[in-house]
Amino acid sequence: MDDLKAKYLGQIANAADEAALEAIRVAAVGKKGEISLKMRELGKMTPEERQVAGPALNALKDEVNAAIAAKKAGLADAALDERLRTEWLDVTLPSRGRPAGTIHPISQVTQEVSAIFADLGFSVAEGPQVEDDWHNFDALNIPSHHPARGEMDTFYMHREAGDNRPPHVLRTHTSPVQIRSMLEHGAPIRVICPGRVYRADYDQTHTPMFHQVEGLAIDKDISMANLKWVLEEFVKSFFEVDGVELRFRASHFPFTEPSAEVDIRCSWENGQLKVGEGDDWLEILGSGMVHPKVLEAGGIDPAEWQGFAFGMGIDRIAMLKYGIPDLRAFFDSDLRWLRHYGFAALDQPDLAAGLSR
Ligand code: 2NL
Repeated sequence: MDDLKAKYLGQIANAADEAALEAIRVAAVGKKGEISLKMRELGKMTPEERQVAGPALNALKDEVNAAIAAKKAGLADAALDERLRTEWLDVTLPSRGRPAGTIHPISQVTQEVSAIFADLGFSVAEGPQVEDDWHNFDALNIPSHHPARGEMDTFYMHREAGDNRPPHVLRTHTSPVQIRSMLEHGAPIRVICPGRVYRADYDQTHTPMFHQVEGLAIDKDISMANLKWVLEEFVKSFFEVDGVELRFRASHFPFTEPSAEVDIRCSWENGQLKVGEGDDWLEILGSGMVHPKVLEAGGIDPAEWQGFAFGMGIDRIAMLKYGIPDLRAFFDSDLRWLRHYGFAALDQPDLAAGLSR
């Protein structure tokens, strides 16, 4: 009995981990363990022998079980101590400098443009990117045979056979937002509509999704002179220069009459754009007086009201202002590019404090 006790208590004391401890438990007090087998032999003993051996074996079994439990607790404590020793953490250390996210140049320029036109009394409107063909085309005096409506240029939404809803498209310009603004608010109105637009085109200078901002001003006595002044103010503020010269070239759009494309005087010196000086001209937008049919579609009486409208590409003016050479980089989500061209998140464009800081 003393030998058994010395053997198992010694093994328990030396057990390296819980698995070793369990093996010892099975060998000693498991169903077929040495101590359990000895207890089964009690039946063969004389009553006198049994009275001595029985309690002694029980006591041995209890002692071995208690030693295993104590050792188990000791091993768990040691494991915890080891974790605490190796996984310690100095909470007084300064945090590791993690680069913050940045504002995408397109978001930045959209906010700059909005801040400038807000200062000129325009509100900013948004609308759906999936439009019915009436808001995207018909209301804008773009007839059904017009090439812009073809599958070549426009993304049409899939329709099941028998679906009798009107065809829907990914809007090809933000003009439908202005149609919705006219219908909702009537005249007079001054609004700009920035946002995503879609055309089935992909090459060096075209992406299937791009960004546009359109503007609309309707009142009793608005003329091209008001358009010219508003655009001059916009270009000066946007390019952060004191003076600009605009050139209007006759053009054609279905939704304006007359129509003009607008260039700004500039120079290019070793790849660097300077606005307001030089002998070059840079086309930046299309514009005109809103076509009477478009006013009518917007629920506004063309005999009483008139107005100007314009549209320009946000991606393009962002590239010009911030010297971004490749349009497609806007949509690559390259973190190094975003950190280089991105803007600090808390520096909102503000006319008084400066647009681009
Ligand atoms: C361009 C030309 C333009 C408009 C957009 C417009 C909107 C309404 C009524 C009349 Cl609701 N016109 N928008 C007018 C002229 C030109 O965009 O070259 N954009 C990049």
